[in-house]
Amino acid sequence: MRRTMAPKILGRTSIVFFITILLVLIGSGLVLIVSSPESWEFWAKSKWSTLPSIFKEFHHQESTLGIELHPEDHIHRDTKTITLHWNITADFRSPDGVKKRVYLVNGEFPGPTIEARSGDEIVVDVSNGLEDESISLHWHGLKLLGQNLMDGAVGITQCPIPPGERFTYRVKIGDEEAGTFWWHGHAMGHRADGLFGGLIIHKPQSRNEPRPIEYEGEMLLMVGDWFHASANDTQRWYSGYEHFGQEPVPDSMIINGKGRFDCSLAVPAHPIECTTASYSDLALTSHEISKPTRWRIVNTGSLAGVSLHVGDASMSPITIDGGHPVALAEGDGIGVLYPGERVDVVVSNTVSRAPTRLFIALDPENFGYTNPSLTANQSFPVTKKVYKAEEYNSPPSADLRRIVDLSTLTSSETSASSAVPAAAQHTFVVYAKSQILVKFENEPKGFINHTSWAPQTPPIASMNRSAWDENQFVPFVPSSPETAPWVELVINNLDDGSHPFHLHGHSFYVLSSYMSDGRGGWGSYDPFTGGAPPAGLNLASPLRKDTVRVPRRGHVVIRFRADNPGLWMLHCHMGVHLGSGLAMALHVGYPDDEEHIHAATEAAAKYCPVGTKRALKDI
Ligand SMILES: [Cu+2]
Repeated sequence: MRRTMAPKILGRTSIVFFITILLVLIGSGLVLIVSSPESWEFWAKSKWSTLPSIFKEFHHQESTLGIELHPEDHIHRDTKTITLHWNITADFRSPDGVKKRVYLVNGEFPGPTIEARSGDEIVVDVSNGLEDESISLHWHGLKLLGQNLMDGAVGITQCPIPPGERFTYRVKIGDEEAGTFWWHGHAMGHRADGLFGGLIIHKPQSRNEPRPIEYEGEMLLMVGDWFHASANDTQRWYSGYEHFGQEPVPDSMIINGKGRFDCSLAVPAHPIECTTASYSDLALTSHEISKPTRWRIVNTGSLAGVSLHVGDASMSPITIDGGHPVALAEGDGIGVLYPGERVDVVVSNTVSRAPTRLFIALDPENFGYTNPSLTANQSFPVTKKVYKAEEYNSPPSADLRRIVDLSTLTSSETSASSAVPAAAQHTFVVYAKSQILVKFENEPKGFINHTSWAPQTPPIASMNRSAWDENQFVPFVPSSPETAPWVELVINNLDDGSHPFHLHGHSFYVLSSYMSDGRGGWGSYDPFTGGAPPAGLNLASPLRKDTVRVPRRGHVVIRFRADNPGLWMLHCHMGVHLGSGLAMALHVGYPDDEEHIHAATEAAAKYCPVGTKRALKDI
């Protein structure tokens, strides 16, 4: 027995000794990691997913909301192909403290921010890791010249990617394209449940070239309203006849996927799992802003326009949407930025102090009722620096002071005045209206010229015009590379709330925007009856955009060169409006192909469910 005991005792001693050494090593390693920001960064980037959760908590507390951008990695290099592999899944997260199922890209919410330069090619190999939902991705604001099938518009250019399948989006960025874009889901309401991310195209620059506006550092802020219910449930609520077409009101707001919901405002009818975030955990940056900084702001929300202003600092817009420069307009803030729109601003501290808080106000224009859970005016600390308690605790302010009205901006592009012709070759007039009709069982539907859109299967890009169903309103624009015509589009909005309209595949000049004074008139404009639009035509310095707010009981007149062949969606970017059919498309094609016979391609029908595909010769 003894002979057998001895080795056991020796074994125990060795184990204790070994464990002691191991603990000392781990302990000193921890001290090193925590005390050295560089090594911490390294660990955070490289081995993050394998670290125990206690470390993740630590990281969470140290993280900031602003997404720091890296123009220096792109503006001086040659063009290249950027290949990304994205696995889309869904899981529960608590973006604003309230637990909700959101979409994830490689486990991240929101999805990754892509940074590239003009002329790059972006290849995104998408795997649908969801159990029972099909997906698609859209590259908001990119022209996609000659790449219509990469547009991600379900029902128009593709069937969504089924669960377990892969699809590769290849996006060639034009040599002239640079600015703030974003990518997002374009199937069902995925965008509203977090399937989105930033897409920044940096403009190449020679090393000695002075910048038109001086600033140091760039930060991306994806700002938007946030619903605690899923987009599906929100759409179902809106579609219910008992809500009379009133838009569902958001519960909260998030910046880059984080916000602060006041749990005490939750109503018993909608029980939630909630933890109110600490105000100091929502700082945008970890360092004080002492020099002018460029903030790229995207409204990633589903319904509300947003206004932003920085306390104690100036905030002046420099570009709008896809990098189109605007004439100088100084202020403390900007508004209203509608869903889908982007604005780049330079934030500069004033003589007295650096910016301390970012105030955000959700515009209530489209709120059909009062949501007692929503705090529509909130503030976020700009830096981690500790301010006096009253600065943190003072109530969020709606005191929006010198707000630059984005609808009054003009272009500073020198080419704008020479680019826009005095008249367009083709003019289209459309009327957008949400209606509740008995024949649709009182379900509110959005109509454009009496057509309420619904995605068609297989998508219309795969079929001849004769096979497109009654939900497709797709005017034809004859075009060829040699004769790409100028198109004027008048979008009339007969509703009592704004609609931000987004055109795929083209950017356009906004020549006129009008809202009737009261509720007495429709504010419509019909160029065929003669006369100029009531707000006049700005041909000298029109803004160039890809998403434009069409005022309630009003209209916009936009003009663009139809130089990109394909089927391009034009739709309201508010989630429930798109979901209820406020959408159409334009068919830009060769003059002899109005019937969409030569351009129809079966490639667009990849992934369409078996039984829905029909051979082109059959239709
Ligand atoms: Cu709308």
